[in-house]
Order: sequence, then C-alpha cells, then structure tokens
Amino acid sequence: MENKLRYSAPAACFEEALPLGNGSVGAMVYGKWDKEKLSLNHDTLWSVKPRRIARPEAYEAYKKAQKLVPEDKIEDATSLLERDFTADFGQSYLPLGNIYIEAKCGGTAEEYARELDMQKGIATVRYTQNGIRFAREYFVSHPDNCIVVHITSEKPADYVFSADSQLKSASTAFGRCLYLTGECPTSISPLYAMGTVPLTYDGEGIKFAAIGSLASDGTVTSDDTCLTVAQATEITLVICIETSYINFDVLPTKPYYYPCEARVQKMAEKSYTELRARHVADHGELYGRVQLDLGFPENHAMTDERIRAEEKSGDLGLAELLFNFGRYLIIASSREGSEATNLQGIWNEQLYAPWSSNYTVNINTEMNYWPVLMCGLAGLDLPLVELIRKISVTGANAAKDFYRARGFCAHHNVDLWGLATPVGAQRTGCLSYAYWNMSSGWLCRHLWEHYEYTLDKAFLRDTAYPIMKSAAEFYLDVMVKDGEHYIVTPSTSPENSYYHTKTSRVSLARHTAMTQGILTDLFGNISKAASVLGIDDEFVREVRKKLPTFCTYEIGSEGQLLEYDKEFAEVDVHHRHMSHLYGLYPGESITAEGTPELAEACRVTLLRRGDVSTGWSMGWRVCLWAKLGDGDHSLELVKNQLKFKAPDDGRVSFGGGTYPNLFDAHPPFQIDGNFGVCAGIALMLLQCDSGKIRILPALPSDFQNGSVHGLAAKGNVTVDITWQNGKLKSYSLLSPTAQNVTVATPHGETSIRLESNIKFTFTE
Ligand code: FUC
Repeated sequence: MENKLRYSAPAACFEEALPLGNGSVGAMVYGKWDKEKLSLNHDTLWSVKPRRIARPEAYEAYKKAQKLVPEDKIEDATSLLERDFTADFGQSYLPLGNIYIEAKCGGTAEEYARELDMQKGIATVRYTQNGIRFAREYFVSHPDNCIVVHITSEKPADYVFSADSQLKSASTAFGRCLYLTGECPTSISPLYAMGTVPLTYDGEGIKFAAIGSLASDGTVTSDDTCLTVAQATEITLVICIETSYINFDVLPTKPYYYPCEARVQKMAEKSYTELRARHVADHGELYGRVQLDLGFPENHAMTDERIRAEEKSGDLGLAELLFNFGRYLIIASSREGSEATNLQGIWNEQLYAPWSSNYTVNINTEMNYWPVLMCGLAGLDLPLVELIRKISVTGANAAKDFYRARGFCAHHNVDLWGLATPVGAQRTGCLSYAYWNMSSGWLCRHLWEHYEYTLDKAFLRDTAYPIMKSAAEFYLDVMVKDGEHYIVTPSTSPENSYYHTKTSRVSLARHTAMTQGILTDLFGNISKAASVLGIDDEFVREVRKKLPTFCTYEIGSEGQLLEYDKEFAEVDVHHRHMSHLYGLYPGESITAEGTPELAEACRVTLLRRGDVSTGWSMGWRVCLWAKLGDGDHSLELVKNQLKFKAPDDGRVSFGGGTYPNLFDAHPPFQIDGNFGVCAGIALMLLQCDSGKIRILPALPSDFQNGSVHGLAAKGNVTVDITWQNGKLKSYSLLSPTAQNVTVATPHGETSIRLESNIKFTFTE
C-alpha cells in the first residue's frame, strides 16, 4: 500500500517541500539539515477587512443587457456590463511567515532521508553528520492545535532558531520562546490585475501571533531575535498561532496575543510523546477510513524519481499514492471550524499568490470537496458548508444591489469576507469570468450531497434547505420566459468565449448549457429535499412547475453537446472548462443509462476537447470519463496528470503535471487538481446516481487485481470491494440503519435489504 512520500534530499523550493496541517494551521517542511525552513500559514490570514461592494448602475445595466442580447447586440451588452456591472477584485490569502532552524555543526549530511508518512501525518528527516545520527519529526496536531518539531541526535549539537515574515511584523525571542507578530495589509492588488503595487497598512487588518516554545536537554539562551540551543540531544519546539479574525462581517479585533501565549505554555507542558500519540490517533482514524490496494507492490523508490520515470515505467502504484495524497490533503486542510480550502488548500508562501490564493467558485472550490464524502470523510466538508452559509448572507446584498432580487447569489470569486459581487473592475474582456451568477446554485449541490451521504435530516431541514431555497428565490426572480423555457439570461459559460462574428470574440450568450444544468440540478434537489422534509408549499409548487422547463440541451453538428444556445464557432476547442458537461458530473441529470444520447454527446465533447489541459481540468476529465463508464480513458487522464512537472516560477501556464511533492500543477500549483483526481479514482470504483449504488462502474483494465475498503455510498452506506483479473470478486455493504438499496454491478442489478449494522457481503 502506498502511504509514504520519500526523498533523498532536502526540498529546494515550495513544490518539493512537504505539507502538514490541521485544517487551520499549515506548515511546509523543507527538511534542510543545515538551515531548516518551515513556512507557516493560518487559514484566517487574509488582506482587508469587512466591506460591502455596490455598483448603483448595475441593475439598470443588467436589465438593458437582458434586452440587448435577444436583439443579438451582444457586443453592446458586453461593453455595458463590463462598464457598469463589474466591481472590485477579491482579497488575498496571505503567508504568515517562516521558522528557521540553523544547525551549527560543520560537515555535510550523509545518508539523508526525508519522508511524509500519510498514515500518521508526520514528516521525518534523518541524516548522519560527522558520524552522528540526527532525526527530526514534524506534525501539526488538530487535537492540540499546534505545530510540533522534535529534533534528536546521538551526540549533543548546537542550533539557532529564528523567524521572519513578509508581512508587517516583528520577530523577537525571550526566555525559551520565539515570537512572530504582525498584521495583514488593508490593501493588496491581485497579481493578475495590477501587479505588485506596494501594500498599505491602516492598522485595521487581521493581526496574528505565532509563538514557539522550546524544551531541550541543552542550554537555551535568547537574544533579541533568536533562540540559541547549545549541547542538545533532544529539542521539542511547539508553535501555536492565533489571529484576530472573528467573522466575515465584523472588524478583526479578537484578542490573539495572550490566548496564543497561554496556549503555547499549556502545550509546552505536555510531553512530546503525548502530543504525538494524540495527533497520530486523531489523524490516523480519519486517514484509515479508506484503504485502497491497486494490486501493485509498494514501491520504495524516491517519489520524485518515480514521477519522473512514470511515463516509461508505467508505475501505477503512483495512482494509489495520488489517491491517498488527496485524502491526506483533505484531512490536513479542512476540519470542522476551519475555513474552506482555497486555491492552494492552506499552503501559500507568496504575498502575491496566483489568483490571490482565494476562492474561485466556478469550478475550483467545488472540486476541492468532490472526494470528501465519497472517501468517508463527511464532517470535513463542513468548512465548505460554512462558506456557503457566509455567502448566503453577503450574497443577499449582492442579489439586492445588483439584481433587485430576493434570495442570494454569488459570482465566480469569493474571499474570507464572503465576496459575492462580480469582480473584473471594468477591465476589457473581464465578463468571461466576472459575469457569472451561478455559483450559489452550484454550491448548493454540496449541501444536498451532504444530506444524501449522511441522511442527516436535521442538517437538511435547518441548514441545507433554507440556503437552497434562498438560492432558488434569486433565480426565480431573475429568470425570464423564453419560448417554453425559463432561462437565466444573459449567461456565460465560465471563462469560455465564442466567435459571434468572424472578428468578434464574446462570452455573453442568451443561455448556456451550464446555467440551465445548474438550475435543473438545484431545483431538482430542492424538490427531493422538500419530499424528504414533507414540505409542500407554494414555493415548492413553483419549483416543481418550473423544473421541467430548464433543460435546453442541444446536440451540435459533430455530435457534441452545445455549450451555448446556438452552435457558434469555438475560440478554443480545447478549452479547460468543461462547464457544459456539468449535468454529467458533478450533476446527475445526464447518465449513460438514463439519457444515452446526451451521454454520447458528452463523450464526443470530451474527445473534441482532448486530454491535456490544466491540472484541475484533467482532474475533472478523470471524473467525467469515469461517469461515462470508460475507466481506461479515465486512467489515461490520471497518467497525463502524473507527468513530472519541474518546480517553476509560479507563472500561469497550461499542461498540468505533478510536482515533486505530489502537488498538482495548473501550472502553477493549485490544489484542486489533487482533489479532482482523488475523486476520479474513487469514481472508477464506486458511483451513486439515479438511486443506485454502482460497484466498479469504470474499472480500468490496468487495474487487474485489487480492493478498496471504506468508500462511502449515498445513504450512509460503507462499501468494500475486491476484484480479480479485472472482474468483480466480492463486495460488502454496511449501513447503520435498515434500508433497501439497489446495487448495479458489471453483472447486473439487484435489490438488497440492508439490516442495521449487519454487513451484507456478496461474493461472485
Ligand atoms: C479559473 C480557471 C483558471 C484557474 C483559476 C484559479 O479561473 O479557469 O484556470 O484555475 O480559476
């Protein structure tokens, strides 16, 4: 089983360093024996403070554009919306700072080994220097909310500990403690918009403290900026982080310094063994819920070398490793009470990160959460639920201010402060991404899915349904009748464009497959939720009346699913967004069984789009091919994604790939690709749609023998599967409640009665 990342040298850069985290606190470990670097993050460290963005001209512009589009005056509608409808960009997720550990002994390291043990959630470094064995362990504990570094050596050695930050900050040392305090800027410009203009601080930004406390058998002394440890054979460094962030709608004024100091003192009283045992138990329970064995012997070669060699070696154990890494990253970056994972999860070292390392909700944030429920990690999706709850509040202002509508809406970017208004800041060409009001609908799919997987009716009644209803109220207010359809118009298909005339590239259309697909999805799920909750009021009746009118799918001249209301010339036939296939995945309105013609149109679309794309796009394609039942094509995409990507300069390009530390490359690093491929591998083995549990729906022929334990099916069912010679051998289902389920295997369909907590096993 593939549960370890292995390296024979320290990390030279971020894409080689190893990520640790407890949901909120993140650390990248470089494993440098001479001057160790740990870069730190906290998920609430963002630029700016609460704000409400409005454009008084927006509503009129929107109404005018709604008239111009059916008159085919697309260019006029575009300039009008660009000028009067777009507003400020979103805010940035910021790096906290670094801890350095300088080893003061000469000579170089030999027998160097660096590992990430994903079962334990521990990174280790071992080496020999001047004949002395050194060992270090690093973890970020969720139960004790602290970073722990443990250093041991066979003979005494000397070290210097220091810290710094790119933010306005100060680092000091006193007694046995190292202090890094600072604040976030109240103005920062996104890299893609304005470049690196100087930061401004008005003192009202989020403040932070990171305090490290050191225990050692050596002598610890401090000067103004660093801690020195002499003649130590054992050192334990415990670091706690607190910020002044309270919530999206209030100034960040929470006391942070003294709580941080108090906690670090409390943690420092605990022994290393105790901290470690509590961390391993907590992390291990979550990680151990699923075990995947793709039938390849564990490969002990260095992870970076394996990725480099993959194209020639066909080392498919890497697919298992990538799947496990996806689960590891979820556990490390998304825990109840933390913020939802952003474009880089929680790991960001750059002040001006690509796309501000914030939330892009026209695919990327949603993708982050695709594998969570399937991998038995319900509960770790709650940060996303909280993000949705947040924008259901801020998005109600956006709905009012921009559309004069009820309910709530959000556009394609979100930040810590719950940004829900369109970005773009009047830039030419911004509509392709900025003008897209469908994220509230898409995000609500996750609320419904949380219920479907957990059957938690109280969650459905008290949390999911009210938000889903509010999302639908917005659409009900803005939709217009167009022939037999109700449409949300004008619409875009995220970030894509088409040739309106031979020379004019536009993004606005009368309607798009994705917009209508999301409406079908949202309204369908509301109808199902209402049945579960026994609600049958005027709202539900209206939802059910409109639901059948949304579907506008059309098949184009080459058999492809049309992205727009007409078959326009595509600007980029290989475009990365697969928006029009939303109904196939993550939606469920298109299935090979239920809508074979549309499924075939999706297949043609996927073939036309091709395989190679950005990392996340390939992750989506892994899922889409799996949903079409084509495990081999799905695996081809995994292989494409596994191509070695050398660490780069962080600039945006295309082509995907995997960095030495297994982080997915857009490029640059973007974490959604890791989660997309993890979900895709799960979908090869288990799918749930149309009320069926599908066992081995898309097993690739390269996966001849194997097993998976602990995947989750909808209905709170835990599933184990084994296969041999490419064929299903056995499966078992376990449900805490008695229920009837329909199981579809490659051999046919059957109805099964599950008794409460009694494992049902079927062997071929
Ligand atoms: C969407 C994608 C880009 C990138 C960005 C963060 O806008 O189209 O490729 O992933 O999000």
